[in-house]
Order: sequence, then structure tokens, then C-alpha cells
Amino acid sequence: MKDNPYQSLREFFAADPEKADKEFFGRVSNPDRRGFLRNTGLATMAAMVGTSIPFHPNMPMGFVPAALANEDILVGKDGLTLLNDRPLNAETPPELLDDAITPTSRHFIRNNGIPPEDVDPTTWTLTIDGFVDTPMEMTIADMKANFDVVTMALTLECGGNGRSFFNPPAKGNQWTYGAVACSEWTGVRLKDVLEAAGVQDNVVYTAHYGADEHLSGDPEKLPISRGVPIAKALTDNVLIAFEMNGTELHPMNGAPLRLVVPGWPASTAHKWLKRIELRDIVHDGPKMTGSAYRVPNRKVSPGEDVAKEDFVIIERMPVKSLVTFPANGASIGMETEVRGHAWSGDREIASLDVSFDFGATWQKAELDAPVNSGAWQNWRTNITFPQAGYYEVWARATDSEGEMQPFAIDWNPKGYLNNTMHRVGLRVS
Ligand SMILES: Nc1nc2c(c(=O)[nH]1)N[C@H]1C(S)=C(S)[C@@H](COP(=O)(O)O)O[C@H]1N2
Ligand SMILES: [Mo]
Repeated sequence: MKDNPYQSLREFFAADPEKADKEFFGRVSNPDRRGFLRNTGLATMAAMVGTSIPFHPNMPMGFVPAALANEDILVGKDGLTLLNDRPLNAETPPELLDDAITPTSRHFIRNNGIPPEDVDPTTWTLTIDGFVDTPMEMTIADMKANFDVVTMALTLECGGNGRSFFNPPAKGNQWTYGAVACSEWTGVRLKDVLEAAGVQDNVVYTAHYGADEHLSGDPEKLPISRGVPIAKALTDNVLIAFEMNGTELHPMNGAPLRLVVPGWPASTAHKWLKRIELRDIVHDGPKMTGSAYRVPNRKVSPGEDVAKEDFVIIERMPVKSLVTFPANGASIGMETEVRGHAWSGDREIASLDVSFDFGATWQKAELDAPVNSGAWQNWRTNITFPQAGYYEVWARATDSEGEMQPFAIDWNPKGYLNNTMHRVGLRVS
């Protein structure tokens, strides 16, 4: 803080809350507690620190007393790695993604802002407006009464999954492998709702709005508002979901209502969903423009400064796979099962090959069909190692269009779409 030009902590936080948190706390603080303290007020904060706070007027909104800094904030999650706590971002180690359907406790969290609190699913409404014949406002009960309720296993992967492996490094959450999941979602088809409202001929894009707040606390600003081309919105596996794995959504995964857009950057899968607007232009909300969720339209050299007009919006996510058993670094016997998942946005996986000799030879894994369109595919194979020693298991998926996972990918400025093969090191004896 030595070069900080601001007169007070309040000013410092108001100007750039993310930067202020990082510089002030060394890392970012906890969004849950932040909101909690703001709503419950000074009396609660005093009770939590155990005494009164004489200089409380100097504390910026959402300030977290250092004495409370180490509480567990990943409530209801199991074994996730915290990457950032304001906004909250946490990923799942690959070996904890071993289930065919990802339990809620192991679904990653990617927040851009501050989630809403004390949501009431009975009064929550969703508005459909913009270029529709009949703008609508509906509760979750209305949705259940008026549309088919469907349950589907759907893969969500953050566009930045794998970012930590880019060199030169790309700014943003340093996801390794675990910003991906395939939970079972229950809800209504976005398509059915949009068709009931009447999609007008000039519609080209959706725009999604939620109830989370911008990190600055400024009600005029949105943390994120993305959308998809109307054709994607009208596909059968895009859901407005009110249940996750047979029960209510986890608060950090969008309770009580969210979009689930399988196969596309999960940033399109809006959480705490309040409104969908149909637009006659490509949506231009926060995180739609500039270099957010966009990649260069050409090969660029590592570290290159890419002009804004050379970026295109990411659409489908590329072919990818994970090894979920054994865990990287495991010690195992001469024979083992190797298994995991594979997925490719808007496509199916055609084959999954495994190598344990650094890619010289490959063996085909047994590959399940997706349980429904938009679900990842489970695969498994048995390996017999020729002798004791260090091995790496590599998994390589190929999709229905012949696209195959690469050894290495081209660099891009924001570190998106890293679909290189997953490598798992094993000590065999
Ligand atoms: N309202 C809202 N929706 C959101 C976000 C957000 O910050 N706010 N993050 C998006 C991003 S970038 C991702 S990757 C997914 C993550 O979903 P999850 O946290 O349930 O895993 O939510 C998307 N939906
Ligand atoms: Mo994301």
C-alpha cells in the first residue's frame, strides 16, 4: 500500500475493490462473510470479533476483520481447492471427479461477483423480455406447472479451465483441471419458455441477468451478463434449472435458479437467474466484449499483444478428457484400471485412447455413450505395466468430427480453451 494515492481505506476500496482486497489482505477476502457482515451490520460484526470496534466508520463496505480471516468458506463442498475467495472460485482435483455424475459437493464454483443471500425460491421470478411477442414473468412454481420438467446430466466447463498451464502466464483464476463437472440438472427447457414467449424474427442473441452484485457494491454495475446465439438457446439440452442432483441448487452454484448450457463456456450458464432478454444484436454485456471469453481469430505468438478487433467470442468448448483414477502421483501395483470422462461441446466422443509409454503406443478404452446429449462420457481400460518404475498415463479423446486432443495448444492472451491431454504420473511396483 506504500504507493497508494488514496486518502482513506474507503476510497481505496471504492476505486478498485478487487485490487484493494488483494493489496490490503494479501489475497482476496470472503464474499459470503462480506455480504453477511454488510447485511447483519455492526452489532453482529462486533459480536463476531468479541468486542466493539471504535473506528468502525473508517471501515469500507464489506470489510472483513483480519481476526476472522481463516474460516471455512467452502460450506457444503468437499475437497475443493480454493483459488480466490472474493469473488469465490474453487476447483475440484481430478481424482475427486471420479463419479459418473458429479455430486454437488464436488461441483466447482466460479463467481464473478457477490452472490445474493437469503434467496426465497417461492417468490423468485424470472422475466423473459426483449424481442418477444409476450413478455413474461414467472415463478419456479409457474415453470413447473406450464412446461415439461426434465432431468439431464450436463457438462459445464469454465472457458478458463487449464489456464494455469499457459506460458507466458495468463491473468485470471489459475484453474488447473477441475473447473469442469457433470451434475444432473432438473428444470425446464429454455427453448420451451422462449417459444411460449414468442421469439420474434429479428432475434439473434440472448442476454442473461442474475441477482449477484458487482464486487464494488455499485448497483449500477453487473458482475457478468453473457448470452448465446438464439440457435443455441433453442437446442433441446439448454435448461433453466431449479434442482441439482435431485435437490435444490447449492447457493454458490446459482440457487434457486440458473441456466445450464452444456458444451459452451460455463460463463453462459447464468446463476441466480432473474431475466433473459432477447436481442436483435450480439449481446454486449459485461464479459461479452474485449478479450473476455474471446480468443484471437488467428494463431498468435506467445505473449503477443493482440488487437481487440482480432478477438472472437468462444462458442463450443473443444474436445477434452480427464483421468480421474488413479490420482496423479499414486503408487500402484502392476495392473490397474484407468478411468475418467471425455466431452466435446455439441458433439460426441468417438474414441478414447490411453498411453503409458509417453505417447509411443495407444490402447483403446471402453467408452460409454453419453447418458443424454450434453453429458460427458465415461471411459475405462485396464493397464498391465511391463515392469516396476515411473509411468505416465495419458488420455486422448477424439470426437465425432475427428477433432483430437493435442499434446500442446497455441497460446492465447486470456488462457482459454486449454484442452491438452491429461497426464497422470504413477509409481508402479
Ligand atoms: N450470475 C452469475 N452467473 C454465472 C457466473 C457469475 O459470476 N454470476 N459465473 C459464470 C462462470 S464464468 C462459470 S464458469 C459458471 C460456473 O458455474 P458454477 O459456479 O456453478 O460451477 O457460472 C457462470 N454463471
Ligand atoms: Mo467461467
